[in-house]
Amino acid sequence: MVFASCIDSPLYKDCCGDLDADNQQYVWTPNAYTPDGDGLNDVFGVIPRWVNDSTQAMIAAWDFSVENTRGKEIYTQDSLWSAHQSWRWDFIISGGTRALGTLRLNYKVMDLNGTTHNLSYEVCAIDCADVIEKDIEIDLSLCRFEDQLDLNQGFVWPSNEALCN
Ligand SMILES: [Ca+2]
Repeated sequence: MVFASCIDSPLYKDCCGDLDADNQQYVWTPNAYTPDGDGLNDVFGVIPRWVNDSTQAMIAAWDFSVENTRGKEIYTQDSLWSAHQSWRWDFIISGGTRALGTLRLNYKVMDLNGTTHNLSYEVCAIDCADVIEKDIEIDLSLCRFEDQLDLNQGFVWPSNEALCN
């Protein structure tokens, strides 16, 4: 049984390592999720930035796709956000499996001037049982969860998640 050691470690490669702030002009981008159904950080959704008290930095987000660590597209969804509605993704892909590990998210946002921007960045979908079982080390200090987000201050500790204790 030699194949097991070949497939486990790349799944979480550089998990939470993408802290590029370029995308954050329009949306807040948590880079970590824990889709385990406990209600904390379970789903991906777009969180718009506010330009001032009444104006958000983007007016729409759409054309969402997700790639795994091998660059394979594993999920697509047309709509993510509009002024009237937001659509979430629960990390379930075709066949009912959960997407875990390092995932690249791609989607478009339209800014206040009507210009479209392509956003692309990596997030980490963590299942603690999976991480512990495979003895994977993730630098959690680099992980930013949705529940750490204060819309006025940005990402703040502590997360309410009990992470892989
Ligand atoms: Ca969770």
